[in-house]
Formats: sequence, C-alpha cells, structure tokens
Amino acid sequence: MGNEAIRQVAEKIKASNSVVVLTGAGISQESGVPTFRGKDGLWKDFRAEDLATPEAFHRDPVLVWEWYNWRRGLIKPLKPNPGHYALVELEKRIPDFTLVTQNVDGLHRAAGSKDPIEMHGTIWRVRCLECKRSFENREVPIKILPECEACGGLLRPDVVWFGESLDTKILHAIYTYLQRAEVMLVVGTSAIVQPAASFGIVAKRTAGAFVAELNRSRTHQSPVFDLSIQGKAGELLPQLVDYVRP
Ligand code: BV8
Ligand code: ZN
Repeated sequence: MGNEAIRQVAEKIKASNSVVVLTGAGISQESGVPTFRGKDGLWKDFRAEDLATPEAFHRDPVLVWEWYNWRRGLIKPLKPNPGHYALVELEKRIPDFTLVTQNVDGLHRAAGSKDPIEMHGTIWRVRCLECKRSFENREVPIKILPECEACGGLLRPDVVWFGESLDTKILHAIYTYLQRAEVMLVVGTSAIVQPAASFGIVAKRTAGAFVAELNRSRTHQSPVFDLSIQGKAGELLPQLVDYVRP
C-alpha cells in the first residue's frame, strides 16, 4: 500500500534541506484538466504534438487559437485539487523547495505556490510575434485572431511548443536546483516530453538525490527511481504532508 512508501519518502524529506518537485498533467487530472496522453487528451482527433508547434501556428493560426480557446474555456472554471494544495503545504516546511511544472494551466499558482517554475509557459499569457511583449490575458474566448494592444502584431499563446527550445535562463535555473537536490518527487508525468523527462535522472546522477515517482501507473522510468508509488496525486501528496507535518 502506498502509505508505507509515502512514509519512507516523508522520512527522506524530513532529513533533507533541498527538495525539487516536478509535476506534469497528472497533478491537474483530478481538477478536471484532460491529460495529454490519456484517452481524453484529444481534440477533434488532433494530438497536442500536431497543434502545439510553430509550424501548425504558421500554417493555420485560427485552428491553433481555436484549440487554445477550447482549452482556456475548459480550464477557466477548474480549481486546484488537494494535490496542488499539498505542495503549497510542503513548500512551507522545507527550507529549500523548488516546484517545476510542465503544466500551462496555472493551477499551482492558483493554489498558492509561491514561485512555481512554469517551464512550458502558461495558457493565461500571450506574446506578440512582432514586438515580443507578453501580456496576461484571461479572456475566454480570446478574439481570433488576437492582436497586440501595443503594436497590432499577431499574438500567440506564451507557451513552449514542440520543437521550440526552452528559455535558457529557466533551464539553467532548473539544472542548478537539480544539482543540489537531496530529494526529488516526479509527480503525474508520463516522462515522454524532453527535457523535463530527463530531470529525475539528472537529480539522481549529479546530486545523488533520492527520487520518488508518484503516478497512477508505472512509467518507463519507474525502474530508474528509488521509489515508484502508484496512486492519485490528490491522495498521495496530502498523505505525504501529514507524515512530514510539523
Ligand atoms: C526541445 C506546452 C529542443 C504547450 C508542452 C522529434 C521531433 C521533434 C521534437 C522532438 C523529437 N523527439 C524529441 C523531441 C523533443 C520534444 C519532445 O520531447 N517530443 C516528445 C513528444 C517526444 N521536446 C521539445 O520539442 C521541447 N523542446 O526539446 O527543444 C531544442 C533545442 C534547441 C533548439 C531547438 C529545439 C519542448 C517541449 C514542450 C512542449 N510543450 N506544453 C501546451 O501545453 O499548449 S508539453 C505538454 O506535454 C504539456 O506541457 C505536458 O505537461 C507535457 C508532458 O506531458 P505530461 O505532463 O507527462 O502529461 P501526460 O498526459 O503525457 O501524462 C500524464 C501522466 O499523469 C501519466 O503518466 C498518467 O499516468 C499520470 N496521471 C494521470 N492522472 C493522474 C496521474 N498521476 C497521478 N495522479 C493522477 N490523478
Ligand atoms: Zn506587439
């Protein structure tokens, strides 16, 4: 049963100073956000890899904006779940805590996480192709095609698409945290998308971190980690906080 393994992770966390948590779509699943590779991950038979690319946006910006409007409309009414809130509690109890998320739904911020590293950007921010300014925008739906209020240029979602490299400052910061991690939690990710999928291994190899995977099912990386705990993030993470509590 997960809670013996969860207790073991809690002991490791209590004995450590620096903890890194990486989350993926699985932590938002219990809030109602469809995961990417689950059965509910499709939209009009398109896969994320087909639409979340610069080529797709260049070829058909209306279609890509329709997809983002569908996602914005779906995500807007959704709330963080106990998994997000448990990470806010964990953050308060650990001197050196870093949360890195692949998610663009903004639910970690909504739950109160102080400074989540949104490595793939956020669906609630847009960026101008011309003047490069980025703006927070929570309109649902956003007018298609949206124009920059400063220069009239075409706006795109301020997220990292497939084939786009991540912001080097963000990537550098993440590697700094991984290299001093004593414990790392890899929560709700299928460990397919790079470079995020390499972070657990980097923490293990360079910092000798104790790495625990929390996921509904095992992944191809499960054998690499110190622990792979099957269960729902919204249940396992509150249990973890209870063991770490004081
Ligand atoms: C880069 C923002 C390099 C957009 C996202 C071949 C061709 C082209 C590219 C590549 C290639 N091979 C590799 C690449 C690189 C590519 C890549 O990794 N492709 C994959 C598909 C193989 N990566 C990139 O392109 C990255 N950039 O590498 O640049 C480069 C270098 C220099 C110069 C130029 C380029 C950029 C990748 C970023 C893509 N953007 N999102 C948007 O969302 O609109 S990624 C997208 O997938 C989301 O962010 C999502 O978070 C992410 C990863 O998915 P997961 O989070 O893992 O979600 P998934 O559904 O897969 O899994 C959910 C998991 O949760 C499951 O395991 C499930 O069991 C579990 N779960 C479900 N419910 C629960 C649960 N667990 C616990 N509790 C529950 N309740
Ligand atoms: Zn502009």
